[in-house]
Formats: sequence, C-alpha cells, structure tokens
Amino acid sequence: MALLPIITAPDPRLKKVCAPVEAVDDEIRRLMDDMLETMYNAPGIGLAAPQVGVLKRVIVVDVAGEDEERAPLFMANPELTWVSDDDSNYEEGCLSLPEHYGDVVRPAAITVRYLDRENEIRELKAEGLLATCIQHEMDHLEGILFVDHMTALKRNMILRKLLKAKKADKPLASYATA
Ligand code: GNR
Ligand code: NI
Repeated sequence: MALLPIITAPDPRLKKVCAPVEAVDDEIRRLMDDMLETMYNAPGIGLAAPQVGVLKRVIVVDVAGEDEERAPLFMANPELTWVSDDDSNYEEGCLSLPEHYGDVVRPAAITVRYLDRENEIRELKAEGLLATCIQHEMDHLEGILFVDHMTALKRNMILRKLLKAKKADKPLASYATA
C-alpha cells in the first residue's frame, strides 16, 4: 500500500468527467487500497480517484467514528438508482479544498449501485452522513466540487484563496506544468 499525493484546487484534473472502469481487476484493487490508506491518513471520510490524479470512476468511503470499527466501502462506477424527496443540509469539507467548509443541500437518502472490490454488482441504501459523503464523492467523478453547489460569490472567494496559497508555496516553474 502507498500514500498518494492529494490534488488541491484549482487544478484542471478536478474538473474532468472520469471514465468508467471496465472491471475491478488487480490494478483497480491496488488503486482502491492506496486511496483508502491515503484517506485514513489525511484523515478524511471519503476519497475519489481524481483527487489523486486518476480520472477513473472509483471512490472509497468510511464514515465510521474514531472509536468505531473501520467500515470501508469500495465503489467503482457508482450510480444513483433512487434518491429521496426530502433533502438534508450538511456543512461539507473536501481534502481538495483544505480548510474551507460550506453548506450543501442534497437528497437525504439514496440507493447506489456499484461494483465492489471483488467486481460484484451491489446496491446499498444510505442516509445521513454516509449518503452525503457518497454523493460528494460521486460529484468528484463528474468534475464537481462542493463549492459548485454554492453561490458564485462564495465559490470564487474560496478558489481565490486556494490559488493564492498555491502561488505562495509553489515555484512558478512547477506551476506552469501543473
Ligand atoms: O473528509 C471529508 N469530509 C466530508 C465532510 C462532509 C461532507 C463530505 C466530506 S468528504 C471529505 C473528503 C473528500 O474530500 N472527499 O472527496
Ligand atoms: Ni472531496
């Protein structure tokens, strides 16, 4: 297993629509395992492949609390097959938008169909933080960040700050090739 560098905004790779995986084979399983280790290390409750520069439809999630047993979920090609009529409002964060938070409204409950780590088709009904997190990760696969659900004013404020932070501690040479 390996820790992978997490990409922060603004970065064109976070804006891409990711490609489906053909099957969950050894290569995708290794990616899933490395993503999970990277997520636990961050720490975070979810991670999408584009956040580590891989433009494939793969996410990992674990919303278990600190003193609970780990409950990792590995998903390839996730699709929502049902969403609830009622919404929930949650203050979200994102490892690609470090130190910024904002309220996002999403369906409160979902059913998601996906390929698991063994390449089996599964369906999972989720609510609460798990439903929020899965939808946040699925957004990443469409090139959507939580700030894209906020007003342009709030979004641009956050993105400007992140760009400034990047410019401050990255040499211009690496910047031009990023
Ligand atoms: O660690 C994370 N916490 C979080 C909190 C509220 C809603 C969504 C999330 S996901 C985030 C990790 C991340 O950036 N995943 O893409
Ligand atoms: Ni995120």
